[in-house]
Amino acid sequence: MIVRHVDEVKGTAQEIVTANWTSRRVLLAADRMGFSFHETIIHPGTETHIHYCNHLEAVWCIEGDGEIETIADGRKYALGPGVVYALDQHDEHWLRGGTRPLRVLCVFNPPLSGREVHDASGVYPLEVA
Ligand code: 9YT
Repeated sequence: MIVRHVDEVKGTAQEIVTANWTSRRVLLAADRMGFSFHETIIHPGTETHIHYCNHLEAVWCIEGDGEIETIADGRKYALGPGVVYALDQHDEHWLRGGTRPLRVLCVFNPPLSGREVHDASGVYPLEVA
């Protein structure tokens, strides 16, 4: 069994800090679970273009506020505690931070190896083990 605390990840290579978000990747591909599991903080007032062509992602919002806008149809969804969204169609979207840090828990399938950041198209590369 694997038992970890998110604090163990802070300040290590498994914590990715960008201008728009901080991702603490607690379970990764190397853990052989078939998914990776992260805590992510979306920084207030930021806007991130995301298109996970190679991955499925589900996101559970825990605290704070923000917004997601799907690019294909321009629909906007308010994000806050209790909201769950799943990018089951690899949906290209804008992710916007609100007035307070938005803390979410994210699951990726296939799992991330841990160092991924979005490329210019908002994509994470697919890493083949
Ligand atoms: C919700 C979302 O996709 N945020 C971007 C970072 C991502 N959650 C990650 O790499 O942990």
